[in-house]
Amino acid sequence: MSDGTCILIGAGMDCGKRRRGCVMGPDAYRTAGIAGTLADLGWRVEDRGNLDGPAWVENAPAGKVHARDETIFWTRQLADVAQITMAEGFPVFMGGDHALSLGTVSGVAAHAAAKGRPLFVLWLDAHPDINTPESTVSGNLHGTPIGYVTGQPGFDGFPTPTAPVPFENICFIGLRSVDLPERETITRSGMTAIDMRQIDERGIAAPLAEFLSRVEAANGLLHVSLDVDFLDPSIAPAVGTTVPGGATFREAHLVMEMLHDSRLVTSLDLVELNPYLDERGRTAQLMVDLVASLFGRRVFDRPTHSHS
Ligand code: NNH
Ligand code: MN
Ligand code: MN
Ligand code: MN
Repeated sequence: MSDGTCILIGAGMDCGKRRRGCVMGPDAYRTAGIAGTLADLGWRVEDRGNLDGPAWVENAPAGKVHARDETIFWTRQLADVAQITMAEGFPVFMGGDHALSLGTVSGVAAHAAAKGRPLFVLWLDAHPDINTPESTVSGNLHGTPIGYVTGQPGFDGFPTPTAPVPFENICFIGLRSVDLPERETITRSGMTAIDMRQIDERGIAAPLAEFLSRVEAANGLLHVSLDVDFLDPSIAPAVGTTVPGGATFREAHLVMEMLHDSRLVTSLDLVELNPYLDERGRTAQLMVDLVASLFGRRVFDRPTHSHS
């Protein structure tokens, strides 16, 4: 975690799936006090407000993929913003649905490539989001960002990612809803995929520590993408795609605390929060508290890195 300036960027992208409401995400994080929380932890905070989506999009003839042209607009914009912001501080992309990661991760990857550093991605999600416009059954592009940033074919009309992220640099944690084509890709590619059963059997700390050791050994940058549905729906109801059996309150905080101690994280997505589905802001507040753990909130200092 680099130079002490945290840059908040709102991206209320809401076209990655049919159910609306993620447009309100950035302002829910602000209402839950994200800026003050980070400032209290000693960070300089710049809130750059919300990016605008396209004023008007000529919808392509209704095909299998939902809102393709709108997603292309956001992807171009976010990739540019992400690449620029990486040079200025630690960007926190406040979504918006997970389709925003087509742009953020490809932009962060371009920055890493220009610096000659490998990019690693930690995907905290019930879903691996490694579909493509060809493999998707739902037609929802929030299920495709990992497919896009790893350079899979089928993203016609999208900018070609300049620095595709190698499969082996990606780690999924929390998986419990995987489509058949996704399972085939993951198995074939040998990506690190920690499903909920592994977490039950081994705990969440050991597999995360293994991944962090690899990032550290490679002198990598680390992008974290936190999907609300990583969390168990009993503690995080404000998401359109709840899946039972998710990460507990302490599992989620432990991940964030270990990430903080690693000092490896350089950018963050907060995605899929749908405030329309929330209960008195509790999911937004939990997400902000998790961000606090990532940015250094702790009970006591630890004498050493806890991940090694
Ligand atoms: N895999 C499904 C799809 O492609 C679900 C994706 N939904 C998510 N991803 N919420 O995180 O539509
Ligand atoms: Mn997702
Ligand atoms: Mn998900
Ligand atoms: Mn270490």
